[in-house]
Amino acid sequence: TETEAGNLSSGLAALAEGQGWTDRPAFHQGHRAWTHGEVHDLAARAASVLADHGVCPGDRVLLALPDSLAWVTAFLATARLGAVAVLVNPELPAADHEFIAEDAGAALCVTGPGLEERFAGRTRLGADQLVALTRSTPPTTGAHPAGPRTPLYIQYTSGTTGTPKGVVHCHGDPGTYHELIGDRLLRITPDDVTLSVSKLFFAYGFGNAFVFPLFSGSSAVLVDRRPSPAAVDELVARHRVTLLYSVPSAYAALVADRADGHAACFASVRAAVSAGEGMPAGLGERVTELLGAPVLEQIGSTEAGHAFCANSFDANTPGTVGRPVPGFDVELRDRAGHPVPDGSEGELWVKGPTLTTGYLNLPGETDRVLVDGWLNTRDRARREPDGTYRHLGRTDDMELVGGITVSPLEVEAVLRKHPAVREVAVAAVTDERGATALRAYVVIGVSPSTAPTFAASRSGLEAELIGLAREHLAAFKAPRTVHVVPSLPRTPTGKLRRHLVRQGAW
Ligand code: 3SK
Repeated sequence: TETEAGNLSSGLAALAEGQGWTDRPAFHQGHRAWTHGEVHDLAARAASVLADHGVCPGDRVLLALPDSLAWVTAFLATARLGAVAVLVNPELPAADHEFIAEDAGAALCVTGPGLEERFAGRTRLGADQLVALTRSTPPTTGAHPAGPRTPLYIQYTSGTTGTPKGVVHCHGDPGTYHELIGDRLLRITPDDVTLSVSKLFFAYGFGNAFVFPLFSGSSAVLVDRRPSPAAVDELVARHRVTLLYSVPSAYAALVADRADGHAACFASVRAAVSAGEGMPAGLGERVTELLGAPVLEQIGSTEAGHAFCANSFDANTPGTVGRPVPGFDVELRDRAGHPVPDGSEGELWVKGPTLTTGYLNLPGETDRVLVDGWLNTRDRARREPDGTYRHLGRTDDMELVGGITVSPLEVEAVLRKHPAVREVAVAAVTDERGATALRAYVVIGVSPSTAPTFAASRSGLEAELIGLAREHLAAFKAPRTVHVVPSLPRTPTGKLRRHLVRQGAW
């Protein structure tokens, strides 16, 4: 049944009122803070602005703007009208924005700075126009009725091929993310302050910095771009952040280039959550040492809505993604769909209350990944005897070298042992004669605490890395070449974009 209380936007406003959170901070941006009461009042006003721009129930409203209060109010306003928010990375290339706006049939595009021309042919509202109009427009009375399975938002994920796919989620999902993860696992209270390095348009950031604060009466720090390590230090100290959510590559950058030991600016942090990719061996320990707080690794997906396997304060096994989040069932299956025994590698299938209803306009693809209520995550994992899961990469991660299948993760794990290597990705490349060989792409980062043993020149480093691989791996798994690069291509949650590594172009 669809009711006004079932609408996420009015439901959250009633929750804040009922719990007495209206005067507590909800979001911090720059040197300003907005209370929960102010946020819901602004959302009701912004809903009038969107309605004045022709938005009707069921319409799609594309949000292409950086994390900001405007993003939050535009999302809640869209929900209040019974319309569906389409969440996109504002930094995507023009062709991707065009594809998504068309695929979603966007009735209105709310856009951030610099995107005016790109959306010029569409009904568009600039984020600053929305902010200005919101101030002077009276609030809507009431919200459009909604139920747990009424579509609320569509999140675009790039998949393995790079073509964006719209993942649909409903009004009932965010409350469940909070109940299962924010509340039961992370025990978020109104006194918590969140900083999420992953942005709001992405599943991980959406849950961390939008859903959990609004459902718990706590607050989140919003930053319009991915913060540098120095900015993380400053933001954590200034806002006394208690929950830091990030991804392994950003944690690696945070611990690099500083002396060992606890940094005083992190004194307020009570937990560091990591997702997006497995933590390389040893990194979790260094992060814990720096922050003086546990690192809780988890795994989720856009299709599952948020995390489905996670570590918790009571049960934290570094190097694993923990156990299934209560409420989710997890199965490891072989290619034929049969369950695999503990200790063996399998494809990770998940069943739970917040799975997507499907991909927009892609019924065939939906049927391939959603089978009898189970989601094929396309992740590979192993279940340990203690019930924890170890993530082993994606099902499409394998490389073929001279006809032999090689796991790039295995090679990367060895190369990462070198003190000069901060990040590494390995892919097969084909030379002009058609022969395949592995190439390692390396981001250099030397911590003062790890004595640099590598030769000063790049060719010296290449020789050391190839030698290291030969020492620990079968000869055919050693890379033939090493390229030093400034960065690796990653999704906003830090997952490596292997299709771009394979193309050698990013
Ligand atoms: O990328 C992940 O592993 C993840 C974790 C938590 C929530 C959402 C996502 C996509």
